[in-house]
Amino acid sequence: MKSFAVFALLAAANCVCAQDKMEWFTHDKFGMFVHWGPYSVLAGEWKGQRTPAGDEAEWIMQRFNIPVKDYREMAHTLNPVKFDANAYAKLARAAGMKYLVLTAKHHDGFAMYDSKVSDYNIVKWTPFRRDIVKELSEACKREGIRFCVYYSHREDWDDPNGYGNHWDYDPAKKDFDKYLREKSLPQLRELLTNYGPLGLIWFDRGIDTTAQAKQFINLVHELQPKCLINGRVGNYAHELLGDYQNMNDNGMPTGGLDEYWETPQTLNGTWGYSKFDEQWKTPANVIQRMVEIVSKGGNYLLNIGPKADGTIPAPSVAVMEQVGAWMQKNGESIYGTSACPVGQFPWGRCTVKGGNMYLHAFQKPADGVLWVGGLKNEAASAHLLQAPGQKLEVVRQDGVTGVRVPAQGWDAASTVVVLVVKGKPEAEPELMTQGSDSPFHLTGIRGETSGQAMKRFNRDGSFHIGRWTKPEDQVRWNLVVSQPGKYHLRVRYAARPEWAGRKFVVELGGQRLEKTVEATGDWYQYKAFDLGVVTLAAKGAMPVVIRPAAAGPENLMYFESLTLEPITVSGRLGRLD
Ligand code: JFZ
Repeated sequence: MKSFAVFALLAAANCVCAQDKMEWFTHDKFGMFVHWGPYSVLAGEWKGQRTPAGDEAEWIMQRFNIPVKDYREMAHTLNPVKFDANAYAKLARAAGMKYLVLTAKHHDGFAMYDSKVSDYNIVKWTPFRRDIVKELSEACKREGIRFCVYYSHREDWDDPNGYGNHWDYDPAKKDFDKYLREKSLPQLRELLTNYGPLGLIWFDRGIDTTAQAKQFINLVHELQPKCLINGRVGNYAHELLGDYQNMNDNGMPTGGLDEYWETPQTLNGTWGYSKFDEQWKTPANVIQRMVEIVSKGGNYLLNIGPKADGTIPAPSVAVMEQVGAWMQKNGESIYGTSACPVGQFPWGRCTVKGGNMYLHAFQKPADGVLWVGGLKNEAASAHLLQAPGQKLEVVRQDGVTGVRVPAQGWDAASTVVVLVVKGKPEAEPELMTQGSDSPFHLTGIRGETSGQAMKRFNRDGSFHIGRWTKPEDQVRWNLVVSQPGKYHLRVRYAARPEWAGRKFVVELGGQRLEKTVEATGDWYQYKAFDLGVVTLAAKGAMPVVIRPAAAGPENLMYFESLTLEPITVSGRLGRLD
């Protein structure tokens, strides 16, 4: 066999396909975040000064510009004699969590494992002398929890060449590449080599260049090809380089995203332990937020901030255990489900798996019916998840399916009703109607994508269509025209210089426009372009499609929206340009 064929086979064997890699992540949905380090000793206070309410206690060194000398002195006192790794793994399991992400090194530069790269770690620098990462990875394995690590790969307030310490070190004298070469990458190598298979590496705070980010990505792929990489490995203002997108902390996107994503959330107002922050979320808050995230296709990473002695704050344990009790009964409606195709409802949210629609009722509907507007499928039956033998009445009114709910059996957080439908749950196509003289604003997030066209999240909180390269990758809207007439057609997109020149097509009302992509600047720099005048000749339904004109090597563009602005509508003047 020729060498290139052997190479191709080997490459294929080593290539862990994206979808396969993500399988556990998209099934498991719910993980535990653990923020723990020397900042837990300070617990939100330094020389009598408290970190402000809602401030993140793990940022205390930066908040009060604590000199490296003083912070290191304090770090010597970290001695979590009450740490029991089994208790952490058992709590995660009891909460219904399937993966655990531990801060192996946060921004203060202190390693919670036996690092040979730097003595500034839990084994060499403290009387505790035990390897937290080692003990916790082993405990997670015993409890069937996938072990993962957080690593702050850019920010390091201890190292003179790390990012972020402007109070001890002169930023102008930093050699950041030296920091990457001599601390950050070698420590990542230690974590990927010495602690068994890792589910994912949770990088944080991005990094300046794609080349720098690729050093971390390549090292993970080299040592643990199945290990996932989160979105914060790369520059937040650039294209996603990780396997999945991170929402902003405590962030909640709109529904309908096509890419993998995860929202991290604090249980109170801080990631690291603060003795002042008692603003704990209730179990119902947590459950409803988890349902909301999963109903939109995301994962939920919920945080605990252990104390300096290694114990987990009692209120955290209480909330986690109550969430776990709900998960014990309702986990089927979370694990292995996917986003609801018909959006959200006034009474709650919906997750789907096969022909089951899990209607999560956060409150009892006034008319006693959980209406599921926009559903295309015929309903087969319905029951309470907790009482499969007790069939509930499926009702239909003006073309909308609903389930009449029982008076009893309600859960304060979320009551799960299973609506069984015929086939895979699908949404009726959304109709874009037109107000009087109002323009049609056709955003990517409200379109119907097909092929590889993907609804994506930008770190600056907006959305675009990306990953589309060939004519089959399309976005479609179903207009209902009420004012036939002439309209300005405009498009708004971002396009990097290397995408300029690509051709795209807009088809509507029997008209076909073929246009050329123009560069707009850097990644998410959107600009509007006038595509000319079109005629919406008649009232009624009119599909609009935008797509690449031909197959191309990469993104056609980051498409944001099309706008149809009336020039003259039948019988009345629209807005004149
Ligand atoms: C970062 C850390 O600075 C913080 O200490 C904690 O570890 C958190 C999970 O991650 O904080 C961020 C990072 C990114 C955003 C917000 C907080 N963001 O993009 O909105």
